Amino acid sequence: MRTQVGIIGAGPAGLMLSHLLHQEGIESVVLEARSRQYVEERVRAGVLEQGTVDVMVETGVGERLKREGLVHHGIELSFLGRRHRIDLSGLTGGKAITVYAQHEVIKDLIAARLAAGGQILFEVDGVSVHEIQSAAPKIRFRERAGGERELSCDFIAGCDGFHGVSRPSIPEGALTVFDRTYPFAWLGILAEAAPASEELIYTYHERGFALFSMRSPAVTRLYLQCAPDENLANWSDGRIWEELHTRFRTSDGWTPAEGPILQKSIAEMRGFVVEPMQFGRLFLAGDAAHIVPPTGAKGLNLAIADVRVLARAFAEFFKRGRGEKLDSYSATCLRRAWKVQRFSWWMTSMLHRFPGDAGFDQRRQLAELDYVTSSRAAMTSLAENYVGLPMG
Ligand code: FAS
Ligand code: PHB
Repeated sequence: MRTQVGIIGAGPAGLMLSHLLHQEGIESVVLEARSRQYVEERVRAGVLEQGTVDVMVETGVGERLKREGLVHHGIELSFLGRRHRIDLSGLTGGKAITVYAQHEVIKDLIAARLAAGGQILFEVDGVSVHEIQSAAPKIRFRERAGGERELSCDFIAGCDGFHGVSRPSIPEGALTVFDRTYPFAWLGILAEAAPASEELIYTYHERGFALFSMRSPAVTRLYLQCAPDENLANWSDGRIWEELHTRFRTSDGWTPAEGPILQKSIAEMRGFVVEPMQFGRLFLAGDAAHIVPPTGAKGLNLAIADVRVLARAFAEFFKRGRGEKLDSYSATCLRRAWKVQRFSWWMTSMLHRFPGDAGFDQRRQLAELDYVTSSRAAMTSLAENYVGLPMG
């Protein structure tokens, strides 16, 4: 097999890259380890930055997003029994966020690629990359039906997430890893319950952080801070709801509405960046290159920002024979990735209880929350990061 860009991974990064390359008339093949059904049903991120929405709408895959996405013009910070609204749109000249589940983005991109005759090979095994320092790198893999295959490419895009094979294919000495694990995780649930509030609520509580989000007018998305090695089996539905009400209930009595729990999961909290994000003709994008704690709702959006830069760089190379944008891909993406890492770290550090804190940190966090909700300058800084920094 032969293509211009071999893409490993059919997550937001891989699928959006394939879609953007198609817009430029550049061929690609996407190789995905899981089934189509699995990737279209995997529950993950839920908030799209303005820039992500713009890319989807401008490139013709945003019709359902415009119909079904929930546009939000603000978020709330809740602490000491009171909720404080951050006017995202008022503070950013009208920008907003859209609540639209990651797996819906995946469905839209897969449908668009297949309708355009794009090649996505699902359920491939044993993916490996070869000759990435040559002008003809290769991807070897096994198809369930077709046996051993080899895909010759001009370039390879490693969009295979944190646990993929792309990053480990780069010689260790060529990479610098920056890694921070946080001393807690998030227990997340999807509940069949009409969201009891219009906008997202990030809650600081002495027992730990909690986040109120949603997926539709009938489904609420909720998270609570838990131990990093939490065992989901220890959390009955009753215990989850009791803890959520304890953390969310405000002095006016507000708390999320309950309903049947449709899904439970534990997500680790990590900050990770690898430098550089490229080696020879292998380019890393999305979670393959960086992980941010989900407190800033950035993971999916950062993946899209990376592949926008990468798609433009490939277009410069294939259509105009110029390699400068490919050479500067990593520097361009890392400049934004570290600013997003900073914001995600700041939101996480402000809103979570850290073990071993004897009270100093709690007072500091409450002062930070008091400052952020009473200073227009501080609110503006939060808002411009939350709706999304300009894409590269
Ligand atoms: P992805 O991990 O989405 O996609 C990588 C793809 O590559 C996967 O489909 C995988 O099956 C495939 N793959 C891996 N190895 C392969 C191999 N060897 N061969 C072929 N294919 C291979 N972000 C937020 O902003 N908000 C959230 O609330 C949030 N919640 C999350 C919850 C969980 C449990 C996880 C794991 C992540 C969460 N994230 C969240 C982050 C998440 O949304 C990522 O940032 C986003 O999926 C990144 O997209 P990709 O880089 O495309 O990686
Ligand atoms: C979600 O709805 O899944 C969500 C929203 C905001 C976050 C993280 C996750 O910061």
